[in-house]
Amino acid sequence: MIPLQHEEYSPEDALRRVREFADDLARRRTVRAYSDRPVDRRIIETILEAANTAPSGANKQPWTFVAVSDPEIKAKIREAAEEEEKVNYGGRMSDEWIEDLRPLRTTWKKEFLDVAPWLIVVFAQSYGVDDDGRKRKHYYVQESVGLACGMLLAAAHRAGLATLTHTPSPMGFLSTILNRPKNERPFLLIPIGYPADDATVPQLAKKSVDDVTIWMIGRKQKRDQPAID
Ligand code: IYR
Repeated sequence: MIPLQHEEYSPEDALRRVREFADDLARRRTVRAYSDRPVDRRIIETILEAANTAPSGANKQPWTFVAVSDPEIKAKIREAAEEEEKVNYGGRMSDEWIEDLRPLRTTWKKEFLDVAPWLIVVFAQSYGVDDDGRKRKHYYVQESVGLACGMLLAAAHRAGLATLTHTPSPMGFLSTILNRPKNERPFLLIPIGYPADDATVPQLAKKSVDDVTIWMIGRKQKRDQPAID
């Protein structure tokens, strides 16, 4: 064990900092129309560095990020994804699902898959393999990889880049095209880049924090709450 390094702030500073962070995250939008402008590899690498700090079950970091800018590979991914999505939109998704997606204006066409300069394909490792080829257990894989993806999205936003959490379904073709081993399952496909100049996004309402939070505050604690002015 080593001593913890930790920054603490006054309640005023804490509120200001987290307010700025929350406001910035609220400006993040899922973007489906990208510019083909290149993005420096070092920016992508640093975004992945941020994602890779995520907490994970027993610190196993059960994720693999495949960062694709190769136009031939992107074209293959687009072709295979559109193949699946044609089936999805052509009847594999339920009527309710299609109806729920209407405000998003999504279709089987996935232009962003070869227009965006980078595709980050996130794989979840259901188990690990050590240097001797022995299987090693991984824990809370979905939770861990989900956390890493959230941090990835926040980091990309901080770099002024747009992202999309794309889940072509089924995603097995990603393992084949990207030649991933059998302990890895495709988890999310995340295009990253600058938005197209004419990009539009749906006007969506978010639930309020009130709608999604239940507070359980003891009477005494309520009285003792320090006030921030
Ligand atoms: N995978 C399809 C459908 C789709 C599903 C959900 I849930 C979305 O939030 C958006 C799209 C597609 O990518 O079009």
